[in-house]
Amino acid sequence: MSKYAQFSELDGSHIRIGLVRARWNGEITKNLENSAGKTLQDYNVTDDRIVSTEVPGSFELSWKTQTLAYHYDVDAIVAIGCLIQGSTPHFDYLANAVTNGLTEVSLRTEVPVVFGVLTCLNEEQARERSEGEHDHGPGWAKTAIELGSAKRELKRENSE
Ligand code: RBF
Repeated sequence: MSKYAQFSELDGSHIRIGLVRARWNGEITKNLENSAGKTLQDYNVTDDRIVSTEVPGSFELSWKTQTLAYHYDVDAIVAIGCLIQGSTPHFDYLANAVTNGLTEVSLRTEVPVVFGVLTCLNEEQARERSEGEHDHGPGWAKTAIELGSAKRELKRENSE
C-alpha cells in the first residue's frame, strides 16, 4: 500500500496554476519544478495557464506566493524550495517561517498553496526526494490541480 495521496480524475483544462521556485539548492528545486511542470502538462494545464517565477531562497517564497495569489488570477500555487540542515539553528527558523508563512498566505488570500518545500538532513535525502521514484514534484502538481479545480468551481458558484 502506498503512503502517498491517491488522486482520481484530474483535469486541469480550465485552471491557472502558479509555480514559485527558490534558487537555493537550485539543482534540486529545478528538478522538482520540471517534474511538477511536466505533470501539469500531462493533465492539460497548458503553458499559457502556468505562471512561473523565482525567488532567491525559501524564506522569500511566502511573499512571492502572496503576490501571485493577489495579482495573477491563479487557482492554486505550488511553492517549491529545499532546506538542508546545516550546523546552526538557521534551518529550524527557516522551516518554521516558511511553513507558517505559506499557511498564512493560503488562508489570507483563499488561494490554495501547495507546500512544496523539502526539509532534509542532508543533500542525499534531498536528491532521493527530487528524482526518480520518490520525486515529490508530480504529487505536488496533482495536489494543485485538485485544489485549483475546487477553487475555480467555488469562484464559478459565487459568481452566479
Ligand atoms: N534557503 C533555502 O531555500 N534553503 C536553505 O537550505 C537555506 N539555508 C540557509 C542557511 C543560512 C545560514 C542562510 C543565512 C540562509 C539560507 N537560505 C536557505 C536562504 C534564505 O531562505 C533566504 O533566501 C535568505 O536568508 C535571504 O532572506
